[in-house]
Amino acid sequence: MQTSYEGAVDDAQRLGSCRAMTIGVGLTVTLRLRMGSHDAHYAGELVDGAKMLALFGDVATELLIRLDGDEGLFRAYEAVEFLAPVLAGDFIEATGVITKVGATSRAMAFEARKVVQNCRTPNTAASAADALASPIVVCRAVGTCVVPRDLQRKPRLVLPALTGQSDTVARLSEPRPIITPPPRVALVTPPPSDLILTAAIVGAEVTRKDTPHLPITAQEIADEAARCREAGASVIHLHVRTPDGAPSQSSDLFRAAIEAIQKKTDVIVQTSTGGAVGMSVDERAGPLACKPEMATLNCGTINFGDEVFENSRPLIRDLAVRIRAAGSIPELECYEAGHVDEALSLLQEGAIGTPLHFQFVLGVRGGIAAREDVLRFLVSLVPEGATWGVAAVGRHQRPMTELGMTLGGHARVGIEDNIFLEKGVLAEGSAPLVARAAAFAKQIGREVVAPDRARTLLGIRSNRVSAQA
Ligand code: KMH
Ligand code: ZN
Repeated sequence: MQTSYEGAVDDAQRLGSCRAMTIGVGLTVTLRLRMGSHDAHYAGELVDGAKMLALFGDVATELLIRLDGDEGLFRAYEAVEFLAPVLAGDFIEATGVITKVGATSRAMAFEARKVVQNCRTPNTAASAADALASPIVVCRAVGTCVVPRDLQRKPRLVLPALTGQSDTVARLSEPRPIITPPPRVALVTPPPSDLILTAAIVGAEVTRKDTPHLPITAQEIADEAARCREAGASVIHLHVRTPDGAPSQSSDLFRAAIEAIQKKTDVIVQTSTGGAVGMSVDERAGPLACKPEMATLNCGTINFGDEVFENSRPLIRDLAVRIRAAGSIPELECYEAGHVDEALSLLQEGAIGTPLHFQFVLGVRGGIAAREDVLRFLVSLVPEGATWGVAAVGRHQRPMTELGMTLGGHARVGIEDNIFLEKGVLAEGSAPLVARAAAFAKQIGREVVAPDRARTLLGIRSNRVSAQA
């Protein structure tokens, strides 16, 4: 717990340099509120200083909710300074930053700034007001909040956009442990965090009997990929079919599909190396001849419905080597918690590199369940710097991908995993599922990214790779 300003400054400087290692340190929140005449308590429409502390209390509460999933309690202010009067009609922006995270204590620094004030000059209208070119700091404080261990919900819900905020914005300035923003930097509202939507448009199990909206020919696949791109997808998870609709890993069929896709749109093509249950490793590696930008790497064997989807450890390593040789980036398909550990072993052995990108495939019969506690646990296993997404099968697709997006992950939808838009209503291809996911992302303040931004996030260096071998 902080006991003095000096301590807070030291801590802030120390923590500033290692905040990446301490979850939550640097997390910043701002509220902006107009002071009304009902807030004026003293002569001359002066607002009570306690109002600033009430704002800091709300800021602290949001910080604790973002960090711990609980409102927590304010234990003590170590210091408070009132620096300028606040009057009715002022707009006050209150910012708080977490400076230290202990087992249960969370040290915070606060600052309230006046950003708009009423003119109150003799020859102007009573309603005349100015947006201030430089905000006026009206109050600063340092305090400590507490969230008891049993109320801390795990994993912590720190959205990447918040933890990713720049040091300049979150750092405490001299001489006080406070967060005066550099001039003209819009402080607080965190930038919407980037979201990659993947469309799984073909798959290996769905048939035309299940849905007439399954694309089969290269042209149908390309048309669907373009529709999905239009709806918000930046990655197409790709399987192909023979003309009679059977799943295939033929490099020729993949090449035709990729070429057709690339004629129509700029999506990242992620070819499957999972193929269909029962295929040999050589067969499964077929699409790598097309040197796709991305390819799946399935990280363990599971019961797949009533069949067994075999991914022995040697097979995984074999495919990892082939994916790297093709110049592709692996997406790590995890159908079980142990598959995450297997992926981490691959990294340790050097079979795959960073950045890691996990795809949690939930709800396969025989694999890990599509449940909130499961997803939260899986997310807790993801190492710093890695990205992750959620795919879930059947009726779980919508709730699980929406939960994943809320927790800061990416999402995969499409008819490979789920053919229904609503119960009993077939999706007319994957694009409507993508459109619905994109609308949800927007609603929660996530930014659905275009393929080039997705390439950057996924560590794909080259842009479009030709499907020509
Ligand atoms: N068709 C499943 C057996 C992948 O594309 O990498 C495997 C699958 C995974 O679809
Ligand atoms: Zn697949």
